[in-house]
Formats: sequence, structure tokens, C-alpha cells
Amino acid sequence: MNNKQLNETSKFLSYILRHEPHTIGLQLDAEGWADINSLITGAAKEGRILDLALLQTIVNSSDKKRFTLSDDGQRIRAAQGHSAPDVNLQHREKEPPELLYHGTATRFIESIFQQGLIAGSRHHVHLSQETRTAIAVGQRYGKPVVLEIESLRMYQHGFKFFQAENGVWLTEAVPVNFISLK
Ligand code: HQG
Repeated sequence: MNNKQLNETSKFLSYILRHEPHTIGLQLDAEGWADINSLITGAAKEGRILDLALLQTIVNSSDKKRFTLSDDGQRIRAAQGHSAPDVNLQHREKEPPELLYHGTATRFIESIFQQGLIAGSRHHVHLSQETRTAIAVGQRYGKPVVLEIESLRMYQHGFKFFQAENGVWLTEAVPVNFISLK
């Protein structure tokens, strides 16, 4: 399988393991885990041929460590980014660094400075420690812009922060007074 095909399969897995598992008859548990055999069987019904070796390749080659295999090798889950309503990953609650970054597109800026950052369909607002990552995230929606978030000050005001197992920082929402343009 070439890189383009791997990337496309990774997108399919993101869609299934974060958002719409039932489209292939798959059930995620409350911690987001899917049984690998059920995933392979469900995907095959859609004409998509997966096997354990391919899943392992995708887990290991994912630049953002998007997916995790369970220790027993029988289950797989997405590390973060979920919208599926029955899933509630117990992310590690943690004191954040002083500043975190959120990449978005310029066309969202006016609304963000009115409403603050909201999670939208996902369970959390996603923040990163590096502006480089934030730019890449923002680019997905248009001309990118990086917002600087006063995360430590938020934390000191009682807002909770979590870190997913792949390092992405998560919080429920970011009020306007903690956001500035980088
Ligand atoms: C924007 C990818 C208007 C927000 C990435 C973003 C990330 C608002 C979009 C992960 C707003 C939501 C998540 C407001 C927020 N008004 N727009 N008040 N508040 N927005 O895709 O953070 O590559 O749900 O700025 O790398 O872009 O898939 O979130 O532009 O880690 O593994 O609404 O997804 O990971 O978009 O991306 P998303 P995101 P993967």
C-alpha cells in the first residue's frame, strides 16, 4: 500500500473510530475502544479490506499518533477528536503550560472573538503546544491563523484541561478574554 492509500485508510479509520462507527455496524465502548475483529468484518462489508498488519502500520506511521492499540492487541481506538455521543474518553486532567495555541481559518475569527472557542461537534476544543501544529490544523479550513490561549490563567480560574495520549491538549471551551491573535 502506498502513502496515499495509507492516508486514505487512516481518514476512514478516523471517521469510524471518532464519529460514525455504526455506519459499518461497529460499537465503541465508553472509552472509545473497538474490537479489531469487528472492525475488520464491518469494514469488509463496505468493500474495504483491512487486516491487523495494515492497522499496525497505520498506528505506527500516524504522524500525530491518532490511534492506539490495546495492550492485548485486540482493540483499537482514536486518541482524541471524537464526536460520537456514547464515547467519553477519560483523558488525563493536567495543569497546562502558560500558553497553548489553536489553529483556525481567518474566516472564523470574527465569530471566535464574539463567542470564544467552542467545541462544535467534537467533545473538546483542541489546542497544541506548538504554533507549527496549529498552523497545519488551521490550514484545513482556509487561510490559517494562530490564536494564543492563556491556558495557565484559565486553569487558575478553574477551567479544566486534559491531555490526550497523543499529546493534544483539550478543554471544553475558551472564553474570549483568554484569546489573542498570535
Ligand atoms: C472553529 C485534527 C466559529 C475552530 C486537528 C475550528 C485537530 C469556531 C472549527 C483536531 C468557533 C472546528 C481538531 C466559533 C471554534 N466560531 N468557528 N466560536 N469556535 N471554531 O475540525 O480544532 O488531523 O472540529 O477554530 O489536527 O480544527 O483529524 O476542530 O476551525 O487536532 O487527527 O471551528 O482534528 O486532527 O473544527 O481540529 P474541528 P479543529 P486530525
